[in-house]
This record gives sequence, C-alpha cells and structure tokens, in this order.
Amino acid sequence: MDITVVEGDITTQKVDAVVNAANRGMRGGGGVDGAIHRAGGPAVLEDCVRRFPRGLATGDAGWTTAGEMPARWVIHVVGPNYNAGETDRSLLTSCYRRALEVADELGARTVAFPLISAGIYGWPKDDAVAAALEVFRSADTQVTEARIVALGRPSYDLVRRSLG
Ligand code: AR6
Repeated sequence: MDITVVEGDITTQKVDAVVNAANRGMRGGGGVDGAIHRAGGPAVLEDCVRRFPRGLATGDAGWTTAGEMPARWVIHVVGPNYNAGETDRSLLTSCYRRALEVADELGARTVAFPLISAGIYGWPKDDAVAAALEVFRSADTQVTEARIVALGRPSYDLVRRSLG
C-alpha cells in the first residue's frame, strides 16, 4: 500500500472513499465532519440516520454514500476525544484499522484520511500522525493508496517529515 500526503480539502479528493472524523452521534458536526456533510449534501446525513440509527462507538468505522462528492463512499470513524480525557491510544489506531477493514468490504482501493482526533478532539498532532503511519505500515489490506489529506502547510510538513 502506498502512503501519500497532500495538502488540501478532503472533500474534493478523487478517491474511492474519504474518511470522516465523526462523533458517536453521527449526525454531523464541525471540522472535517461539517465540511463532508456540506460537500456531500443531505444524502450523507440521510444515510447516516438510516444505516446508523444509534450512531457508532468510539474506535469504530462505518460507511455511507458520499453524496455529491467525487468519492463514492464516506467511511465514518469516531476518534477518541483527547480533550475530554479519552487518551487511550488504541482507540485512535482502531479508527485507522477499522476504516481499512470497511474499505476492504467495499472494495475501495484508494482512501483519503484526515488526521483523526487531531482537531477539535485535541490529540497531539505529532502522535496523531505517528498513529496513522503505524497502522498503515503494518496493514494487511487490499487498499492500494492511503492518502493523508492535511489541512494547512504546518500539518502537511509534519506528515512529510514523519513519512521520511
Ligand atoms: N479536509 C482535510 N482536513 C480537515 C478538513 C478538511 N476539509 N477540515 C478539518 N481538517 P476535526 P476531530 C483537519 O476537528 O479532532 C467534529 O465536530 C483538522 O485540521 O475535523 O476528530 C466532529 O463532529 C484536523 O487536523 O476532527 C466531532 O464532534 C483533522 O482534520 C469532532 O469534530 C481533524 O480535525 C471530531 O474531532
């Protein structure tokens, strides 16, 4: 699997699936979640309600349509809220692992990821990058490209440095 990084907005990526950093309720929010629901349109929320009537557990992943985005699917994950005391790192790595499993179920080969939990949820950014790369480097998956989409130059540079 190739691990790549681009600077930009995840909602415009031409990939099979984009990953959303959602919350347990799965009914939208701020950050990347807000951007994905705006870009995808109401079909994304409708699918969330229909397929996940009780939301999703922290560390888990589940898919919906991507609505009007170029991608075909959104793979929603719920990262741990570091700011609220959810500091168990295995919950963060679980998000990446489960997202790749769901991608394999869908047959998605190219998948774009945000830095899960590294925004509103406050996970330290360098460790958020390290967690993503650990899972990607050891993953057993049919996904051919895991593309980290970094919002802003500092995040992009951090991922580039970590990729080596
Ligand atoms: N494209 C790529 N990356 C983005 C984008 C975008 N359009 N927008 C933000 N980021 P966050 P979290 C980056 O806060 O920390 C929501 O309210 C951002 O700079 O989106 O997991 C949810 O509903 C950061 O590096 O997600 C939850 O309640 C990374 O994406 C909560 O926030 C993740 O930041 C989840 O918080």
